[in-house]
Parts: sequence; structure tokens; C-alpha cells
Amino acid sequence: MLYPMETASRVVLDLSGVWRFMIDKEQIPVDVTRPLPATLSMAVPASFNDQTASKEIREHVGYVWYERCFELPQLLRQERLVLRFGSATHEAWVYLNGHLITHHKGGFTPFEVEINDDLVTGENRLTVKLSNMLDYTTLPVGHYKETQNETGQRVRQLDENFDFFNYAGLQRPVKIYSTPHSYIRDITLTPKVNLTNHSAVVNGEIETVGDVEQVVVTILDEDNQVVGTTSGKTLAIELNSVHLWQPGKAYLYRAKVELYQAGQVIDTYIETFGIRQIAVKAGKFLINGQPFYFKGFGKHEDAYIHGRGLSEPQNVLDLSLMKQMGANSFRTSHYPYSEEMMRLCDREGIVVIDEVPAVGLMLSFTFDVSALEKDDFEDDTWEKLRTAEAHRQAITEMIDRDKNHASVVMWSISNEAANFSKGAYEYFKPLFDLARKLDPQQRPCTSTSIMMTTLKTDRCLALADVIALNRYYGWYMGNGDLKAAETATREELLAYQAKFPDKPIMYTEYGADTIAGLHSNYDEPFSEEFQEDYYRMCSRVFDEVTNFVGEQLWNFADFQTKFGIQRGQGNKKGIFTRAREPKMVVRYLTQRWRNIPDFNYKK
Ligand code: E9O
Repeated sequence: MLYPMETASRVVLDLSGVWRFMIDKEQIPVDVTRPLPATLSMAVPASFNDQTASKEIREHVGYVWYERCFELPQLLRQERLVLRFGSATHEAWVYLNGHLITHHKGGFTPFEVEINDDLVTGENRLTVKLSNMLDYTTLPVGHYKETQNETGQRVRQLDENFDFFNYAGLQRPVKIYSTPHSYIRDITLTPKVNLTNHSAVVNGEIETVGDVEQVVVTILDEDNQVVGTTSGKTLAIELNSVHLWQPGKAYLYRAKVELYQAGQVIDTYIETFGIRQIAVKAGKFLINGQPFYFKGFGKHEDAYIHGRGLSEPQNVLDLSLMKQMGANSFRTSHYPYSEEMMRLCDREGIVVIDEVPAVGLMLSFTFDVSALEKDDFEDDTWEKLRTAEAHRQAITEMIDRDKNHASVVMWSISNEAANFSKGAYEYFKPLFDLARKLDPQQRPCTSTSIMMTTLKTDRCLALADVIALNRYYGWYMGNGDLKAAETATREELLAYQAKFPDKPIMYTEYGADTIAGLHSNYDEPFSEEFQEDYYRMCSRVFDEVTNFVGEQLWNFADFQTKFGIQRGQGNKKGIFTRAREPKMVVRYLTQRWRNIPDFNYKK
């Protein structure tokens, strides 16, 4: 799916700003044919939860409504007009002038709809109904239940099956863009590098709609020089002396696609892309043929006020902090991040592991999906089956959106699922197959393993190209005992390496909750001293394991979660506070990572 961009033939209008908002108390049905009886102001893009200081709004479970009006310049009315949501969390019903025009489920991927037929002259009214409810038909999954209050009214309750706050709302930009009626629908680029002679072939497919006489594709380098051109919807453009996209040294080409009718260019789109090669071989993760070492983080889209909403200054700051530390990568735990962040990572040369919102999948996978009806079940098994449906959709939409990004080097199919449970392999095999079938660049796939899953009990290791471990020895296990933790860490990693000598191993989570400013003469857990000792212990072991190709600690910054006895205003495993102030350990990690090269760290 193309990112909305202004070009010689396209206009983009941004509907960001202050919308009207209300939570749905489900007492009086909302009449979408009339303006919403909403009096609150709500900024878009952002989560709604932290914008009003109202407990009722922050903790609301159910439906919310957004509305705003807009006018369109008359000169655009002859064009094809598309309304596009960067995301709507988690399920959306969109009405234009009182008509339902689209519906989308899945809170972290974009969707769009043509609006020409529903526009009126003058003011148009755009209304969005959102649900923030999660159950077994959604990703992420949640335990949903309904009770009644004293007056017999339905009360919706949600117990999230994951450790981050269930921020929701119009969290990413809402835009209208124009195209001509015959237009470029999608661009898929699959550059193939020849590392021996520094050349590449930019293969690709252009998808168009309508009458098309000809398609011309021109490749431009960073100096705006034409380095290749071809006509036709299938391309194979040869480039010599190619500039590779490298971690920390991004080089971006642009593919200018022009669609011709009657000898005239009628639609233009410019896709920015990088040329690089990814491979997994003999226990190494290769980028452009060189063994890469991941230094970085599990992150969250999480900030004061914005919640999970797009904040470009925050994204720029986060990547700057990473670079200053000598980090080179992060995982989009636990959902695809904004398109703006992915574009920024391409530009900045940050390596990304792109993850679907498959977090909290602690299901038992022991069911047989075939030929079963809801009525066959007395419990909630039927709902659980439908998780797979949501999972397929999330993988499909993530890869469709992110397939051309040079920064994306691997797909994460799930985080900490019950991979030990009977049926887990049967559940995951088709999902890995799907990702491999859909990705034109054939990136490696992984799924991160929760620490209760061991080498012996993990049923899904054969599926993963890279073994990704989330481990907390010395924190969740043997809290405070770093000596025992060191032994356990070493024994486990060496056992994985011995069993799977050809698979690279990495840590995709490891960390310790740390209260910024808390110090201890005894290096106690929760103190800044303990956090530093914990990371020093882990580093020592990592350096002993040949196939260990990366450390992505948990977490870049403190982040908001649901309530819990282990959480005081959220998860405190950040090495930065939520305000991005460094904890003591940042100095140690900076010194370590600046001394670890991106390539050839492990011989
Ligand atoms: C997922 C992440 O979203 N992994 C969790 C992180 C955490 O800090 C969370 O924020 O809690 C770690 C899961 C560790 C489970 C270990 C259980 C061990 C029982 C002995």
C-alpha cells in the first residue's frame, strides 16, 4: 500500500487537528445522520486516553466517537479522492455525511476508501466510531467480559493480556489524497544485489488501475541523477557501482513511476527505497554479505500526553539517542509502528525487526480448526480459533505496508506466545508460510520466545530463521541473584548453539525494572546500580557465544501499562525514563556499543 504523497499529479490534505469527541455511554443510540452530540475536543493524531484528565475517559472500555467537518477545494472534485487512516485503534466504522463508507478491524495498519460518491458540495461531515475492545478475535488479544451495574446497564470490561496500556483512538494521521481516475495503485520493489561486482538489478512490479497506455519507471540517485529507466509494469533495471543501504549509512534511491495516457503523464508516484541484501547463513545474520550484530532495543510507541499517538519529534529524538549510544536497531514491539517511523528508519539507517500485534497469545493451541462451528463449543474455544484469522490479516497488512522498506530486515510473527503448548507448531506453521509467501524480499522470520519455553519444550524453533529469546534470569527468575543468573544464561545459550549451530541466536528482551534515582549501597534490585550490574553480567555471557548475533534490551524507555502489583505507573525497565532522561546504565551501554562494530563482531 502506498504512503500518501504529494506529486505532480497528487494532492494530500491532512485532517490532523482538533476533532469533536465523545465516549459512547450506550444509553441513547447515536444518530449518524445528524451532527454528533459531542462537546469534547480531542487532538488527532494521538490516543484519547491522556488528553482530558478524566478517569472515565482514560479507562473507558467500549465505543468512542470522533467527528470533524471539512471542505474540499472545488478544483479537486474531478479527481479520485481517497480518505486514508494511518490506523484506527482497534476497530473503526467510518461515516461520511451520515453514510457508512468503510469498516476496518486491526489497530496498527492503514486502510483507505474512495469518497467521491459520498461527498457533498460545501461542508462534509466525517464521523468515526471506534472500539477499543479486545478479545480472541483481535490482535492483540484480551480477556473481554460483560457484567451489569445496579441499574441493569451493561458494563464492558477488558483485561488486556499484555504489558502495555491499551491506548486507543485516531493515533495516526487521517488524510485525504487525490489521484487521477487511472492511477498507480501499488509498487513492489525487490532489488537484487551482486556483491562481487557492486551491481544490482532493481526488480519490481507496478500495479495500475484504469486505462494505461504506458508506465515509465526512472531510478534517481541521491544527487537526483537518473541512473536507470525502463517502461512496462514489470521492471528489471540494472545499476552499476551501486550505493548500498547500510546500517548507519543509509543510501536511498527513488523510483519515479509515471503513468501515461494519450502521450501525457497523468499520474506520478515516487517511491524511496534502499538496495541491500539480507541473508541468514551458518549461524550469522548477514547484511550485504557481512555478519551483522544487532545492538538496540525493544521499544514502544509511548509518550506523555500523546499516548501511542504519532509524535515525530519523539521519533527523531529516540533515534538520535540510539545513535549516540552506538545502537543500530530496534524491534517494533509489539505492533507495527507508524509509517512515518518506518520512513525515518530508512533515512537514518536504523535496522528494524517488524512485529505484528501477536502479543499475549497464551492460548492452548490444542484444537483442530477444520470444519467446526460456533455451536460445537460450550466455552470460548471458538473465539480462540478466530485469533488465527486476525493473525493472518495482521501479517498480510504489515507486509503489504512495509515490504519496500530497506530498514526492515526481519518479520516477527509473534511475541512470547505459548510455543510450548500442544498444537503451537500447527498454529504457527501456516502463519510463517504466509509471511514467506507474501514477502517479495524473502526476509527471515522469527518469533520471540518467553522464558518459560525451553530448548526442550519449544515446538516452533524449526520455523524460525533466527532464535529470538526473551530472558530475565536475575529478574523474573532468581531476582537479585546475578551469579546464578550468569550461570543459567551461559548454560542456556550454549545449549541452543549446540543444538542449532546454523541458526543465529539473539536476545530480543532482557532487563530489570529500575526506579530512576533509586540508589543502593547493596546493588539491590530496582536500583540503578542493579540495572547496570545486570547488563554487565548479560554482556559478559553474550561475548562468549559465537552464534549470538544481537542484543535488544527491554526497554528503550519506561512505558505505561495496565495496573498491576508489579507496576507503579507502568513498566520501569527503560534505560531512559519515559521523559527520555538517561538512567545510570546508559553510560555503560554507550561505552560498550560504541566499541562494538556493526559488522564482524563475532568471528
Ligand atoms: C513482554 C513485554 O511486553 N515480555 C515481558 C515484559 C515484562 O517486562 C513485557 O513488558 O514483563 C517479560 C515476560 C517475562 C515472563 C517471565 C515469567 C517467569 C516466571 C518465572
